Amino acid sequence: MKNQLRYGKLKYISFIVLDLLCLIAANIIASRLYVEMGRLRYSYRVHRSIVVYMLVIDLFVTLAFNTLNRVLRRRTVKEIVESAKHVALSFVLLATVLFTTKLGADYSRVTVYLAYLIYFVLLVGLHIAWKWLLMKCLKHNDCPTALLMTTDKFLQEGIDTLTKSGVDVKTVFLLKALNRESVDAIRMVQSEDEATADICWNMLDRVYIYGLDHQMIPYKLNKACGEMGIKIDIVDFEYKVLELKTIPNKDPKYGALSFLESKRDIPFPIRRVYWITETEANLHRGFHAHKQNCQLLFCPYGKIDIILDDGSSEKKTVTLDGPGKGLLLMPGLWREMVWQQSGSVLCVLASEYYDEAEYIRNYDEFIAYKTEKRCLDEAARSEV
Ligand code: T46
Repeated sequence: MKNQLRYGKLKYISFIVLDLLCLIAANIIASRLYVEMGRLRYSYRVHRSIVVYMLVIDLFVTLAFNTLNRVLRRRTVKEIVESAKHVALSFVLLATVLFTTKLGADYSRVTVYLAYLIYFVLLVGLHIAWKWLLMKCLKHNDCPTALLMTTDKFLQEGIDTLTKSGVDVKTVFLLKALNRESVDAIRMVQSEDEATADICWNMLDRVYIYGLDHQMIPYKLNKACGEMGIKIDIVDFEYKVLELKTIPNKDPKYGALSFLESKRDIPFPIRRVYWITETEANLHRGFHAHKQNCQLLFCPYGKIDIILDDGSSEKKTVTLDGPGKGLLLMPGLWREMVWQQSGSVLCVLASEYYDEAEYIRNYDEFIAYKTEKRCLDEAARSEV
Protein backbone atom coordinates (compact mmCIF):
# COMPACT_ATOMS: atom_id res chain seq x y z
CA MET A 1 0.00 0.00 0.00
CA LYS A 2 2.90 2.33 0.84
CA ASN A 3 4.19 1.81 -2.70
CA GLN A 4 0.77 2.37 -4.24
CA LEU A 5 0.56 5.69 -2.42
CA ARG A 6 4.11 6.64 -3.33
CA TYR A 7 3.91 5.88 -7.02
CA GLY A 8 0.31 6.73 -7.82
CA LYS A 9 -0.98 8.70 -4.88
CA LEU A 10 -3.89 10.51 -6.53
CA LYS A 11 -4.90 7.60 -8.71
CA TYR A 12 -4.89 5.25 -5.71
CA ILE A 13 -6.93 7.67 -3.57
CA SER A 14 -9.38 8.18 -6.45
CA PHE A 15 -10.19 4.45 -6.31
CA ILE A 16 -10.77 4.62 -2.53
CA VAL A 17 -13.16 7.55 -2.97
CA LEU A 18 -14.88 5.81 -5.86
CA ASP A 19 -15.41 2.68 -3.72
CA LEU A 20 -16.95 4.68 -0.88
CA LEU A 21 -19.27 6.53 -3.29
CA CYS A 22 -20.29 3.20 -4.82
CA LEU A 23 -21.11 1.89 -1.36
CA ILE A 24 -23.30 4.92 -0.54
CA ALA A 25 -25.05 4.64 -3.93
CA ALA A 26 -25.58 0.91 -3.42
CA ASN A 27 -27.24 1.56 -0.06
CA ILE A 28 -29.50 4.28 -1.44
CA ILE A 29 -30.59 1.98 -4.29
CA ALA A 30 -31.05 -0.95 -1.88
CA SER A 31 -33.23 1.00 0.57
CA ARG A 32 -35.38 2.39 -2.30
CA LEU A 33 -35.83 -1.08 -3.67
CA TYR A 34 -36.78 -2.30 -0.22
CA VAL A 35 -39.46 0.40 0.04
CA GLU A 36 -40.73 -0.45 -3.40
CA MET A 37 -40.95 -4.08 -2.39
CA GLY A 38 -43.79 -2.94 -0.13
CA ARG A 39 -41.91 -2.57 3.15
CA LEU A 40 -43.02 1.00 3.56
CA ARG A 41 -42.01 1.27 7.18
CA TYR A 42 -38.35 1.04 6.31
CA SER A 43 -36.50 4.22 5.44
CA TYR A 44 -32.98 5.26 4.61
CA ARG A 45 -32.84 7.21 7.90
CA VAL A 46 -33.04 3.96 9.88
CA HIS A 47 -30.41 2.44 7.67
CA ARG A 48 -27.98 5.34 8.08
CA SER A 49 -25.97 4.09 11.06
CA ILE A 50 -25.39 0.78 9.28
CA VAL A 51 -24.08 2.70 6.26
CA VAL A 52 -21.54 4.48 8.47
CA TYR A 53 -20.33 1.09 9.77
CA MET A 54 -20.18 -0.18 6.19
CA LEU A 55 -18.05 2.78 5.08
CA VAL A 56 -15.59 2.39 7.97
CA ILE A 57 -15.33 -1.35 7.41
CA ASP A 58 -14.85 -0.84 3.67
CA LEU A 59 -11.98 1.55 4.26
CA PHE A 60 -10.46 -0.84 6.77
CA VAL A 61 -10.67 -3.76 4.33
CA THR A 62 -9.09 -1.69 1.55
CA LEU A 63 -6.15 -0.62 3.66
CA ALA A 64 -5.62 -3.70 5.82
CA PHE A 65 -6.09 -6.33 3.08
CA ASN A 66 -4.65 -4.22 0.26
CA THR A 67 -7.63 -5.03 -1.94
CA LEU A 68 -6.78 -2.22 -4.38
CA ASN A 69 -3.42 -3.80 -5.12
CA ARG A 70 -2.55 -3.01 -8.76
CA VAL A 71 -6.22 -2.18 -9.43
CA LEU A 72 -5.23 0.12 -12.29
CA ARG A 73 -3.74 -2.73 -14.30
CA ARG A 74 -6.02 -5.61 -13.27
CA ARG A 75 -7.66 -7.49 -16.09
CA THR A 76 -11.43 -8.04 -16.04
CA VAL A 77 -11.42 -11.55 -14.53
CA LYS A 78 -8.96 -10.50 -11.84
CA GLU A 79 -11.09 -7.40 -11.20
CA ILE A 80 -14.19 -9.53 -10.65
CA VAL A 81 -12.34 -11.94 -8.34
CA GLU A 82 -10.69 -9.17 -6.29
CA SER A 83 -13.93 -7.15 -6.02
CA ALA A 84 -15.78 -10.28 -4.89
CA LYS A 85 -13.12 -10.84 -2.21
CA HIS A 86 -13.38 -7.22 -1.10
CA VAL A 87 -17.18 -7.36 -0.82
CA ALA A 88 -17.14 -10.75 0.93
CA LEU A 89 -14.58 -9.58 3.49
CA SER A 90 -16.54 -6.38 4.16
CA PHE A 91 -19.75 -8.38 4.52
CA VAL A 92 -18.21 -10.82 7.02
CA LEU A 93 -16.77 -7.99 9.09
CA LEU A 94 -20.10 -6.11 9.11
CA ALA A 95 -21.95 -9.26 10.11
CA THR A 96 -19.51 -9.73 13.00
CA VAL A 97 -20.08 -6.14 14.14
CA LEU A 98 -23.85 -6.53 13.94
CA PHE A 99 -23.81 -9.81 15.81
CA THR A 100 -21.78 -8.41 18.63
CA THR A 101 -23.69 -5.12 19.12
CA LYS A 102 -27.32 -4.29 19.79
CA LEU A 103 -27.44 -2.61 16.37
CA GLY A 104 -28.33 -6.02 15.01
CA ALA A 105 -31.89 -5.59 16.21
CA ASP A 106 -32.71 -2.44 14.21
CA TYR A 107 -31.61 -3.17 10.71
CA SER A 108 -33.12 -4.87 7.74
CA ARG A 109 -31.03 -7.82 6.62
CA VAL A 110 -32.55 -7.79 3.16
CA THR A 111 -31.37 -4.20 2.63
CA VAL A 112 -27.83 -5.10 3.67
CA TYR A 113 -27.77 -8.18 1.36
CA LEU A 114 -29.16 -6.09 -1.48
CA ALA A 115 -26.72 -3.25 -0.80
CA TYR A 116 -23.66 -5.54 -0.97
CA LEU A 117 -24.94 -7.22 -4.11
CA ILE A 118 -25.47 -3.85 -5.82
CA TYR A 119 -22.11 -2.66 -4.43
CA PHE A 120 -20.34 -5.60 -6.07
CA VAL A 121 -21.89 -4.87 -9.47
CA LEU A 122 -21.14 -1.15 -9.21
CA LEU A 123 -17.61 -1.82 -8.00
CA VAL A 124 -16.68 -4.00 -10.95
CA GLY A 125 -18.37 -1.76 -13.50
CA LEU A 126 -17.04 1.53 -12.17
CA HIS A 127 -13.50 0.20 -11.61
CA ILE A 128 -13.37 -0.88 -15.25
CA ALA A 129 -14.81 2.43 -16.47
CA TRP A 130 -12.59 4.56 -14.22
CA LYS A 131 -9.44 2.66 -15.29
CA TRP A 132 -10.33 3.14 -18.92
CA LEU A 133 -10.87 6.86 -18.37
CA LEU A 134 -7.62 7.32 -16.42
CA MET A 135 -5.64 5.48 -19.07
CA LYS A 136 -7.23 7.56 -21.83
CA CYS A 137 -6.81 10.94 -20.13
CA LEU A 138 -3.43 10.57 -18.47
CA LYS A 139 -1.47 8.81 -21.17
CA HIS A 140 -0.17 11.42 -23.58
CA ASN A 141 3.02 9.73 -24.76
CA ASP A 142 3.23 8.75 -28.38
CA CYS A 143 6.24 6.53 -27.74
CA PRO A 144 6.06 3.55 -25.40
CA THR A 145 7.06 4.22 -21.79
CA ALA A 146 9.26 1.77 -19.98
CA LEU A 147 11.02 0.66 -16.86
CA LEU A 148 14.62 -0.31 -17.44
CA MET A 149 16.20 -2.91 -15.21
CA THR A 150 19.96 -3.03 -15.30
CA THR A 151 23.14 -2.72 -13.23
CA ASP A 152 25.20 0.36 -12.52
CA LYS A 153 27.69 -0.63 -15.17
CA PHE A 154 25.17 -0.75 -18.03
CA LEU A 155 22.89 2.06 -16.91
CA GLN A 156 23.81 4.85 -19.31
CA GLU A 157 24.24 2.49 -22.23
CA GLY A 158 20.84 0.90 -21.54
CA ILE A 159 19.12 4.30 -21.41
CA ASP A 160 20.84 5.41 -24.62
CA THR A 161 20.00 2.20 -26.48
CA LEU A 162 16.32 2.36 -25.55
CA THR A 163 16.04 6.10 -26.21
CA LYS A 164 17.56 5.62 -29.66
CA SER A 165 14.97 2.96 -30.43
CA GLY A 166 12.13 5.33 -29.52
CA VAL A 167 11.37 4.15 -25.99
CA ASP A 168 10.77 6.70 -23.24
CA VAL A 169 12.57 5.36 -20.15
CA LYS A 170 10.57 6.68 -17.19
CA THR A 171 11.99 4.53 -14.41
CA VAL A 172 15.16 2.62 -13.69
CA PHE A 173 15.36 -0.43 -11.44
CA LEU A 174 19.04 -0.72 -10.57
CA LEU A 175 20.35 -3.94 -9.12
CA LYS A 176 22.83 -3.06 -6.40
CA ALA A 177 21.82 0.60 -6.55
CA LEU A 178 24.02 3.11 -4.84
CA ASN A 179 21.06 4.77 -3.09
CA ARG A 180 20.42 7.17 -5.92
CA GLU A 181 17.07 8.88 -6.04
CA SER A 182 17.01 9.61 -9.76
CA VAL A 183 19.17 9.52 -12.89
CA ASP A 184 18.83 12.43 -15.33
CA ALA A 185 15.29 13.07 -14.09
CA ILE A 186 14.40 9.40 -14.52
CA ARG A 187 12.82 7.88 -11.42
CA MET A 188 14.80 5.25 -9.58
CA VAL A 189 13.35 2.24 -7.77
CA GLN A 190 15.33 -0.19 -5.69
CA SER A 191 13.15 -3.24 -5.07
CA GLU A 192 10.83 -5.54 -6.99
CA ASP A 193 7.80 -4.23 -5.08
CA GLU A 194 8.63 -0.64 -5.90
CA ALA A 195 9.24 -1.56 -9.52
CA THR A 196 5.85 -3.32 -9.75
CA ALA A 197 4.03 -0.40 -8.13
CA ASP A 198 5.77 2.06 -10.44
CA ILE A 199 4.86 0.09 -13.56
CA CYS A 200 1.26 -0.15 -12.43
CA TRP A 201 0.54 3.34 -11.16
CA ASN A 202 2.61 5.24 -13.69
CA MET A 203 1.01 3.22 -16.46
CA LEU A 204 4.25 2.07 -18.05
CA ASP A 205 3.97 -0.01 -21.21
CA ARG A 206 7.01 -2.25 -21.01
CA VAL A 207 9.89 -3.56 -18.96
CA TYR A 208 13.30 -3.80 -20.54
CA ILE A 209 16.20 -5.70 -19.09
CA TYR A 210 19.57 -4.62 -20.29
CA GLY A 211 22.90 -6.35 -19.88
CA LEU A 212 21.74 -8.97 -17.40
CA ASP A 213 21.91 -12.72 -17.42
CA HIS A 214 18.47 -13.98 -18.54
CA GLN A 215 18.13 -16.03 -15.39
CA MET A 216 18.30 -12.92 -13.25
CA ILE A 217 14.77 -11.69 -14.09
CA PRO A 218 13.31 -11.34 -10.59
CA TYR A 219 10.55 -13.84 -9.93
CA LYS A 220 8.04 -11.48 -8.28
CA LEU A 221 8.44 -8.80 -10.93
CA ASN A 222 8.08 -11.39 -13.68
CA LYS A 223 4.89 -12.76 -12.13
CA ALA A 224 3.38 -9.30 -11.51
CA CYS A 225 4.12 -8.22 -15.09
CA GLY A 226 2.45 -11.41 -16.36
CA GLU A 227 -0.66 -10.57 -14.33
CA MET A 228 -0.71 -6.99 -15.59
CA GLY A 229 -0.20 -8.15 -19.19
CA ILE A 230 3.11 -6.30 -19.46
CA LYS A 231 5.87 -7.76 -21.56
CA ILE A 232 9.42 -8.06 -20.26
CA ASP A 233 11.91 -7.63 -23.05
CA ILE A 234 15.53 -8.59 -22.83
CA VAL A 235 17.64 -6.14 -24.80
CA ASP A 236 20.63 -8.15 -25.71
CA PHE A 237 24.03 -7.04 -26.64
CA GLU A 238 25.85 -10.12 -27.85
CA TYR A 239 29.29 -9.09 -26.78
CA LYS A 240 30.96 -6.17 -25.12
CA VAL A 241 34.51 -5.09 -24.44
CA LEU A 242 34.90 -4.04 -20.80
CA GLU A 243 37.58 -2.08 -19.14
CA LEU A 244 38.63 -3.99 -16.03
CA LYS A 245 39.63 -1.97 -13.01
CA THR A 246 43.40 -1.99 -12.67
CA ILE A 247 45.41 -0.38 -9.91
CA PRO A 248 48.93 0.25 -11.08
CA ASN A 249 51.73 0.73 -8.61
CA LYS A 250 53.86 3.86 -8.63
CA ASP A 251 56.86 1.63 -8.35
CA PRO A 252 56.62 -0.87 -11.27
CA LYS A 253 58.54 -3.48 -9.33
CA TYR A 254 55.32 -4.06 -7.31
CA GLY A 255 53.31 -4.81 -10.45
CA ALA A 256 49.62 -3.98 -11.00
CA LEU A 257 46.42 -5.36 -9.53
CA SER A 258 43.22 -5.84 -11.55
CA PHE A 259 39.87 -6.96 -10.23
CA LEU A 260 36.20 -7.35 -11.02
CA GLU A 261 33.14 -8.19 -8.98
CA SER A 262 30.28 -10.55 -9.82
CA LYS A 263 26.98 -8.76 -10.62
CA ARG A 264 28.63 -5.32 -10.26
CA ASP A 265 31.11 -5.41 -13.10
CA ILE A 266 29.66 -8.38 -14.91
CA PRO A 267 25.96 -9.12 -15.15
CA PHE A 268 25.99 -12.69 -13.89
CA PRO A 269 26.92 -14.70 -10.82
CA ILE A 270 30.18 -16.59 -11.39
CA ARG A 271 29.75 -20.38 -11.19
CA ARG A 272 32.95 -21.51 -12.85
CA VAL A 273 36.44 -20.22 -13.59
CA TYR A 274 38.88 -21.78 -16.04
CA TRP A 275 42.09 -20.78 -17.77
CA ILE A 276 44.14 -21.99 -20.73
CA THR A 277 47.92 -22.00 -20.36
CA GLU A 278 51.09 -23.49 -21.91
CA THR A 279 50.12 -22.29 -25.34
CA GLU A 280 52.03 -21.90 -28.59
CA ALA A 281 51.68 -18.94 -30.97
CA ASN A 282 49.09 -19.47 -33.74
CA LEU A 283 47.13 -21.96 -31.68
CA HIS A 284 43.44 -22.04 -32.72
CA ARG A 285 40.80 -23.17 -30.22
CA GLY A 286 37.09 -22.72 -29.70
CA PHE A 287 34.87 -23.36 -32.76
CA HIS A 288 31.69 -23.58 -30.73
CA ALA A 289 28.84 -21.51 -29.26
CA HIS A 290 26.98 -21.73 -25.96
CA LYS A 291 23.23 -21.92 -25.50
CA GLN A 292 23.13 -20.61 -21.92
CA ASN A 293 26.59 -19.83 -20.68
CA CYS A 294 27.55 -16.13 -20.28
CA GLN A 295 31.27 -15.52 -20.00
CA LEU A 296 33.90 -12.97 -19.34
CA LEU A 297 37.18 -13.64 -21.14
CA PHE A 298 40.40 -11.88 -20.33
CA CYS A 299 44.06 -12.36 -21.06
CA PRO A 300 46.22 -11.23 -18.11
CA TYR A 301 49.37 -12.12 -19.99
CA GLY A 302 50.07 -12.10 -23.76
CA LYS A 303 47.83 -11.46 -26.75
CA ILE A 304 44.88 -13.47 -28.04
CA ASP A 305 42.40 -12.68 -30.85
CA ILE A 306 38.80 -13.69 -30.28
CA ILE A 307 36.84 -13.99 -33.55
CA LEU A 308 33.09 -13.71 -33.04
CA ASP A 309 30.34 -14.79 -35.40
CA ASP A 310 26.61 -14.27 -34.78
CA GLY A 311 25.63 -16.32 -37.82
CA SER A 312 24.20 -13.43 -39.83
CA SER A 313 26.54 -10.42 -39.89
CA GLU A 314 30.22 -9.94 -40.54
CA LYS A 315 32.64 -11.63 -38.14
CA LYS A 316 34.19 -9.35 -35.50
CA THR A 317 37.61 -9.68 -33.92
CA VAL A 318 38.44 -8.49 -30.43
CA THR A 319 42.05 -8.60 -29.29
CA LEU A 320 42.68 -9.29 -25.64
CA ASP A 321 46.13 -8.04 -24.80
CA GLY A 322 46.44 -7.14 -21.17
CA PRO A 323 44.95 -7.41 -17.70
CA GLY A 324 42.73 -4.31 -18.04
CA LYS A 325 40.59 -5.61 -20.91
CA GLY A 326 37.71 -8.07 -20.69
CA LEU A 327 35.32 -9.49 -23.26
CA LEU A 328 31.78 -10.14 -22.10
CA LEU A 329 30.08 -12.79 -24.22
CA MET A 330 26.38 -13.55 -24.12
CA PRO A 331 25.13 -16.98 -25.22
CA GLY A 332 24.58 -17.65 -28.93
CA LEU A 333 27.92 -16.51 -30.38
CA TRP A 334 30.26 -18.73 -32.35
CA ARG A 335 33.87 -18.08 -31.32
CA GLU A 336 37.37 -18.93 -32.38
CA MET A 337 40.42 -18.01 -30.30
CA VAL A 338 43.77 -17.42 -31.99
CA TRP A 339 46.90 -17.14 -29.86
CA GLN A 340 49.08 -14.31 -31.20
CA GLN A 341 51.86 -14.87 -28.75
CA SER A 342 53.15 -18.07 -27.19
CA GLY A 343 52.53 -18.45 -23.48
CA SER A 344 49.48 -16.13 -23.59
CA VAL A 345 47.00 -17.02 -20.86
CA LEU A 346 43.24 -17.02 -21.45
CA CYS A 347 41.07 -16.79 -18.31
CA VAL A 348 37.31 -17.33 -18.38
CA LEU A 349 34.62 -16.57 -15.79
CA ALA A 350 31.41 -18.44 -16.60
CA SER A 351 27.82 -18.11 -15.44
CA GLU A 352 27.13 -21.87 -15.69
CA TYR A 353 28.65 -25.12 -14.47
CA TYR A 354 30.25 -27.22 -17.17
CA ASP A 355 27.65 -29.01 -19.26
CA GLU A 356 28.62 -30.42 -22.64
CA ALA A 357 24.94 -30.48 -23.68
CA GLU A 358 24.76 -26.67 -23.78
CA TYR A 359 27.63 -26.41 -26.30
CA ILE A 360 26.94 -26.22 -30.05
CA ARG A 361 30.05 -27.56 -31.72
CA ASN A 362 28.74 -27.96 -35.27
CA TYR A 363 28.54 -24.79 -37.42
CA ASP A 364 25.47 -25.90 -39.43
CA GLU A 365 23.66 -26.68 -36.20
CA PHE A 366 24.64 -23.24 -34.93
CA ILE A 367 23.10 -21.52 -37.99
CA ALA A 368 19.89 -23.56 -37.63
CA TYR A 369 19.76 -22.70 -33.90
CA LYS A 370 20.18 -18.97 -34.57
CA THR A 371 17.56 -18.95 -37.34
CA GLU A 372 15.03 -20.68 -35.11
CA LYS A 373 15.78 -18.31 -32.21
CA ARG A 374 15.36 -15.24 -34.42
CA CYS A 375 11.95 -16.50 -35.62
CA LEU A 376 10.81 -17.17 -32.04
CA ASP A 377 11.95 -13.71 -30.89
CA GLU A 378 10.15 -12.02 -33.77
CA ALA A 379 6.97 -13.98 -33.05
CA ALA A 380 7.16 -13.00 -29.36
CA ARG A 381 7.66 -9.33 -30.26
CA SER A 382 4.72 -9.27 -32.66
CA GLU A 383 2.44 -10.80 -30.00
CA VAL A 384 2.64 -7.61 -27.93
C1 T46 B 1 35.01 -21.33 -24.20
C2 T46 B 1 36.43 -21.11 -24.53
C3 T46 B 1 36.86 -19.69 -24.38
C4 T46 B 1 35.74 -29.49 -18.86
O1 T46 B 1 35.72 -30.68 -18.54
N1 T46 B 1 35.31 -28.56 -18.01
C5 T46 B 1 35.31 -27.24 -18.29
O2 T46 B 1 34.90 -26.42 -17.45
C6 T46 B 1 35.77 -26.83 -19.59
C7 T46 B 1 35.80 -25.39 -19.96
C8 T46 B 1 36.21 -27.78 -20.46
N2 T46 B 1 36.20 -29.08 -20.10
C9 T46 B 1 36.71 -30.08 -21.05
C10 T46 B 1 35.88 -30.25 -22.30
C11 T46 B 1 36.90 -30.67 -23.33
O3 T46 B 1 37.04 -32.08 -23.28
O4 T46 B 1 37.97 -29.65 -21.48
C12 T46 B 1 38.18 -30.04 -22.84
C13 T46 B 1 38.59 -28.85 -23.69
O5 T46 B 1 37.49 -27.98 -23.81
P1 T46 B 1 37.14 -27.17 -25.17
O6 T46 B 1 37.54 -27.98 -26.34
O7 T46 B 1 35.75 -26.73 -25.10
O8 T46 B 1 38.12 -25.93 -25.03
P2 T46 B 1 38.13 -24.62 -25.88
O9 T46 B 1 39.40 -23.92 -25.60
O10 T46 B 1 37.76 -24.84 -27.27
O11 T46 B 1 36.91 -23.78 -25.20
C14 T46 B 1 37.00 -23.34 -23.89
C15 T46 B 1 35.64 -23.52 -23.20
O12 T46 B 1 35.22 -24.89 -23.30
C16 T46 B 1 34.58 -22.69 -23.81
O13 T46 B 1 33.49 -22.61 -22.92
O14 T46 B 1 34.19 -20.47 -24.40
O15 T46 B 1 37.31 -21.96 -23.82
